Amino acid sequence: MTELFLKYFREKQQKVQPQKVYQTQCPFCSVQCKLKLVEQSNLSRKQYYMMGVDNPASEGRFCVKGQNAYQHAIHKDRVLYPLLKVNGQFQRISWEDALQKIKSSFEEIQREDGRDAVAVYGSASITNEEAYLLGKFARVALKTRHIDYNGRLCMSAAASAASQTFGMDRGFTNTLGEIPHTRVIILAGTNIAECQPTIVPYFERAKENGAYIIVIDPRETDTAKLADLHLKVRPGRDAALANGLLKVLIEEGYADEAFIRERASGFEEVKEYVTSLDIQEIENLTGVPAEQIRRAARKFGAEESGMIFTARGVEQQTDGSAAVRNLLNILLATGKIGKSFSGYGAITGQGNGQGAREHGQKADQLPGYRSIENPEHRKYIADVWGVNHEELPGKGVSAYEMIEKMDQSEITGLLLLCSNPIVSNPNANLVKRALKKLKFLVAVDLFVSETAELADLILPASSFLEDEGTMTNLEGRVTLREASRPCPGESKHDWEIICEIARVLGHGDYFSYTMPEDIFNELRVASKGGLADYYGITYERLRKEGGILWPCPEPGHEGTARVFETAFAHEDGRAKMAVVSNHPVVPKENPDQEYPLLLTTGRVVSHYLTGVQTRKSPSLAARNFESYLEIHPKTARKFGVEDHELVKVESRRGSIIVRSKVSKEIREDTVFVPFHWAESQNVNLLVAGDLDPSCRMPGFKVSAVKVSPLSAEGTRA
Ligand SMILES: Nc1nc2c(c(=O)[nH]1)N[C@H]1C(S)=C(S)[C@@H](COP(=O)(O)OP(=O)(O)OC[C@H]3O[C@@H](n4cnc5c(=O)[nH]c(N)nc54)[C@H](O)[C@@H]3O)O[C@H]1N2
Ligand SMILES: Nc1nc2c(c(=O)[nH]1)N[C@H]1C(S)=C(S)[C@@H](COP(=O)(O)OP(=O)(O)OC[C@H]3O[C@@H](n4cnc5c(=O)[nH]c(N)nc54)[C@H](O)[C@@H]3O)O[C@H]1N2
Ligand code: SF4
Ligand SMILES: [Mo]
Repeated sequence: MTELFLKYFREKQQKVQPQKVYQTQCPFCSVQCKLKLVEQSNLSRKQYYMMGVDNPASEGRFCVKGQNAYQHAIHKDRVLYPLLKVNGQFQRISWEDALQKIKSSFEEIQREDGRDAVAVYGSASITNEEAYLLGKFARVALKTRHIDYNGRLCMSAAASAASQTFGMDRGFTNTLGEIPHTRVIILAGTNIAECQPTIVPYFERAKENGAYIIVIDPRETDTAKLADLHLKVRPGRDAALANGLLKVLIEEGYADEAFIRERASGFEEVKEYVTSLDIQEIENLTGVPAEQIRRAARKFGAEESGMIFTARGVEQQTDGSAAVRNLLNILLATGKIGKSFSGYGAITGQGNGQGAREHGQKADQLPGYRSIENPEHRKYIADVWGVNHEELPGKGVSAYEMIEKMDQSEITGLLLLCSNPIVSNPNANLVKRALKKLKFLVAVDLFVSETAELADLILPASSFLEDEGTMTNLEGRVTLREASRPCPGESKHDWEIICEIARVLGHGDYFSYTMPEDIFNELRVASKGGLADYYGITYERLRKEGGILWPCPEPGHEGTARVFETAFAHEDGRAKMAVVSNHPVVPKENPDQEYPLLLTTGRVVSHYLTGVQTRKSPSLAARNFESYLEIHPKTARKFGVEDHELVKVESRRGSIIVRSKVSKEIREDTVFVPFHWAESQNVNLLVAGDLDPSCRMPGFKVSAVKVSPLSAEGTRA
């Protein structure tokens, strides 16, 4: 009886609340958790919720951001029509008028200021198809050398270090599935507990299996709570700390001489340098007691397998690529790479942070990790595109350097797609000034972001619920994001928008795709024979197999779970170790009497990047509705700061006002501010524009600052 009633009730409920289910992947981080959106309608309103879907990376798990990801996508503030700024106000216009406006403006700029005066600024939150297309669009339709993307601020240091050391940059050399079986793990400058929460269980399983975990972070984060040993490093000193570890490893006989002989070069030089160093000096520089450095090194050296993971804490430094290289030196010196349960992982950031760094959005790059400066690579790609290789532009400059060129009026037009540089680039005052100088700025976005606010024209893009395409996760696993919800209003997919602009500019023949799969099939050929070879991957296989790890050079190839097992990707097959000095080429801003504290920046679990999306989500915004300053109680006392009060934080570049959060978990000489808020809470007003000379990464993680309670403002002389 009850059964029958329940059946009747369920059927009735389904009639009243017809249910739609849309497959997708989370729009946020690099784990790319597979999700589905359930949409229930009854007469008066719709209800939504997200559900996890099994997959090899998150195994069906999702975090609080994934759970609430639909909230911004269905938000009333979504841009639904092209918006043109007329007398300072945005007005709805038709797509055809918008496209004609782009045509006339870009053509005029290129006629007056030269081809390279129009730039393209892309993103790693878009699909592989779109990232590939944007690179092709810049080179073929605009013929400009100026294209770069937000991944420059994110993955460039790790990418550069892996390329220099191993000859190839695939974020993880092994898969997530190997982590539970390794014996010792170093997590350097990565806060996975807040930034990639769904992979934490891999580390927990490792711990259950007896692995020893070492965390390197100036703060005792939730990730550090997993650690057996927490090295509370002074911000910006990871390179020196790695030298300390190397010194102990080599001097105490943990070097794997057979491995080094067969597979690496440069060991002798590194040995000579680190043995000349004084461990006490390293303690002074890094703030990590020598005893802890010894303990970490001995643990890492003694175990038969080990893995090192890095993220932006180590990398977003003006010596970020060198610091990562030095951590890679540790793996090579101890022979812990290219074998089971041993290897490296750069914990990639954005949803497509891996794929979008491979297929031509970078200033010096062509698809498949090819180089725009290599004549053979240029010829190969020009042939795929059906253009003359001599007409392909040369290499441009990095993201922040493009902005400097806007400030110098060398770049006067910009197509910005899926990024919010006013909040995400360093030296935010300069960035705003530079963008204001543009003669024509087009922003393609879901919302009127802080940067889109300054645009002459905003084009409405589709979201992760609507836009199908491939995304490559932090392991290097190519996945197919199915998405089929209809685009709201007149919004279009990024790939459609790129094709339409190419059409009005007179290059439609090179951009005549009818669906993402067409673009992917061209990308497969363009990447063929390159380092990131996707040739063997097809939509059909992705649907069937759920994800394929590159390189996958042939349709019958199963993909590559572990790289560098027999050889590294340099021509001689050997990895290159390199001496990394304790004293970087670009000096760090040291605290002094006027600016006595070190500011580092980062993230909280409930918000994503510049916050444009997560600040729109009521559930996420409620968790952290404003920014904050994490400060040690002793430091707070010293500067007269109470808990939960408004504090002015100043650097040589600018100032912000945030609420204090007094906590013993941070170093006494360091303060921390997350970067998800804008305007007077935009922490990038404080950060300098100095760049890593090798990869052009800004030093987001070290600035000298001073703090004072706002309540003291009026009382100052
Ligand atoms: N919730 C959430 N998740 C995200 C994102 C987000 O915005 N929010 N963004 C995604 C993206 S694009 C990225 S790039 C990743 C970033 O992921 P992470 O790099 O893990 O995140 P961050 O908070 O920037 O920095 C990590 C840690 O570095 C520490 N740190 C600061 N300075 C130093 C230093 O000098 N040395 C060392 N060793 N550590 C230091 C910080 O205290 C912080 O705990 O996260 C992705 N996931
Ligand atoms: N101080 C400091 N600064 C940092 C960092 C730090 O740790 N500290 N981290 C850096 C890092 S790692 C990163 S990755 C950058 C990120 O910096 P940004 O790229 O500037 O950040 P997002 O917030 O992702 O901006 C994405 C924009 O695209 C829109 N959008 C979302 N989805 C789509 C889509 O599918 N299509 C289109 N066309 N638009 C879409 C969003 O609404 C948003 O306005 O910030 C960097 N800046
Ligand atoms: S933010 Fe990352 S960990 Fe969280 S659900 Fe999305 S993809 Fe998964
Ligand atoms: Mo990032």
